[in-house]
Amino acid sequence: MFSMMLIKLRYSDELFWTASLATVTHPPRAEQQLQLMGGFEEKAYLAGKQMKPGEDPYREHAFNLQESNRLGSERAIRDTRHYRCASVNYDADLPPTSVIITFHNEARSTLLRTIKRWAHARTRERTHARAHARTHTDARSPEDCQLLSQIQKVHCLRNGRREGLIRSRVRGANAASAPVLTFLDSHCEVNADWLQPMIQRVKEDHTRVVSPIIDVISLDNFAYLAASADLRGGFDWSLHFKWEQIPIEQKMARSDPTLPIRTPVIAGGIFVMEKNWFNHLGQYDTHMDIWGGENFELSFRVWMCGGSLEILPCSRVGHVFRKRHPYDFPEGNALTYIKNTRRAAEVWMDEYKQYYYSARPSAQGKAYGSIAERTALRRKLNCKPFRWYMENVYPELRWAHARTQVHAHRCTHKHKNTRTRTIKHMHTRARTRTHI
Ligand SMILES: [Mn+2]
Repeated sequence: MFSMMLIKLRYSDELFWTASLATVTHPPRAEQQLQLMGGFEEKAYLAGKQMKPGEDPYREHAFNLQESNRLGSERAIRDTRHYRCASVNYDADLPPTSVIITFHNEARSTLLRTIKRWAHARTRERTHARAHARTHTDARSPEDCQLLSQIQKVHCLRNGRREGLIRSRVRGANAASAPVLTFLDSHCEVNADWLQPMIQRVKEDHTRVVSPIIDVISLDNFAYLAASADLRGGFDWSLHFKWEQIPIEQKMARSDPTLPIRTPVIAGGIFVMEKNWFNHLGQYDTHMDIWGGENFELSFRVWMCGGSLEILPCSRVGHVFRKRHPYDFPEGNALTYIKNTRRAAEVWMDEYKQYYYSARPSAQGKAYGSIAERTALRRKLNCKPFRWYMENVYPELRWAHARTQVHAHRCTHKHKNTRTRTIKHMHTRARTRTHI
């Protein structure tokens, strides 16, 4: 009887649930779980793809698969939000959202934790789910989709050929039934009340594109670690994403740790955006392949065409950050990244693209296809010039450029002073937390 009450609270009265059970991050009760999981047979699903004895646990997924499998499909995680987040109120009539998860040969245990944590953290009956399967190239995978579709509200679509992250997301977005889209990576664990802060901000202003603070799940032991709440997304002229400190003036002006953080770019794997706004702004550049660069294209487009990007400190999602891609790129990793970022630079960066080419000289002369459709889109939407973005959204980029030069120069002097060491540290962190 008590667990039935819990279900009712979770599904029908978000405000009450938020206020009374905000710190609960333990797995759902048995009856609830049964309801959510429908005819899905978890044990058979997980057992269907086990490691072979003596196999390197990092080989296939670039994280410790043995440890991930050992954890099972759910576990308690710490509520990493600032304590004041628990007393923030959200509207009772938040719009529903479709969650779009794209994956390519994801490990079953990480994918299932992503879906189950999301499913039980789901706080509204009208919050729909769509898990959208991206390319499966090996023979073992087709059944993943059929099996996962047995979970309540999960619809799994499988591409006929390998399409990559970008085109798969567009397919998922087109299939979504809710007015708000939530893009989620396939090796995540969502934390307490992760959706409400994001949906609330989008409800208040449909031009906002919002993302959570992305906590770190260790690729070695799967420990859930709180990320700093003082970071935003940045990049250098080679269009390499990095996490960076919020500028000091902005940090000093933050009187309330629950307030949104403006960010020049998003990491790209996890964000919420209104579906109409996503479509109005031209979805994604579907000529980009596999992975990478799409977060710059989307971020420039959102800012320059009338929207904004935010990180919401009261929304937290854990993500397994890896050091290498666990899958291969048909055209090669470097070439694909160059093609995608070059398309972003050519369409959006105006005269500033020269800095991209000087930071990435190998990009010159590499094929990137026709950009006619995207430049036409930019004209149609009457977007602001990149100069405006530089002056109003990311003026620190000039400094980042100068600093990279300083760093490169000082590296030859074996880090004689502390300032250089600080810079080196920032660079190292940026690399290890690249979103893959
Ligand atoms: Mn990822």
